[in-house]
Amino acid sequence: MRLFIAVELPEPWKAVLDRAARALAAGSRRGTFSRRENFHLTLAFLGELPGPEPALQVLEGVRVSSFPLKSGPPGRFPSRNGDLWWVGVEPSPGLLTAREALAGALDRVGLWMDPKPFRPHLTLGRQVRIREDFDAAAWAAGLPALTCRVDRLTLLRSQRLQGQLTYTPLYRRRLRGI
Ligand code: 2AM
Repeated sequence: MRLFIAVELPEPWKAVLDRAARALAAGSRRGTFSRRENFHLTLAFLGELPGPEPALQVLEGVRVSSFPLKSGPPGRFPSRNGDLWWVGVEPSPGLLTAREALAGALDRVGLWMDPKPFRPHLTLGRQVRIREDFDAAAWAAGLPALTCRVDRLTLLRSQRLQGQLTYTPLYRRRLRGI
């Protein structure tokens, strides 16, 4: 099963991201845009594993404190099949410390970790081809800054159910307060 560890986002974040994704969709010739319930921040993408147990144990045992989260400017990862558009997340010390702790704990039990540098982002749409007349600067200027406190991490399963990309929480770990 396809597994990843992520921060689930509060409703006010999802509402803003959903509006941003719909506006982006309206300004696009094509693309696959995230559904409201699917917005999240991935900390560790584990890929295909036979089961959740080792990842669950890592999440249960890892020492991570609660930390503040802040959104940043939007951006995109260019791709030949159309770009991945996202809203950025500030690489704050709290977020990076949590990510490092998780990466270290996963590494110690031999669970696969993404070797690419960590680029914290909230995906709005994939394989997006924007219209020539889309005013990206105005769209970006309309995005409010978002803040919240992260007090739990979640192990999620990614799968297609009836053709829809669906993320199912398998285990939630509360973080220590500071
Ligand atoms: P994305 O939104 O940038 O595609 C579930 O698929 C989560 O894991 C998504 O947040 C996705 O990031 C991320 N993900 C999927 N495949 C990945 C990969 N090969 N490397 C890193 N992250 C990946």
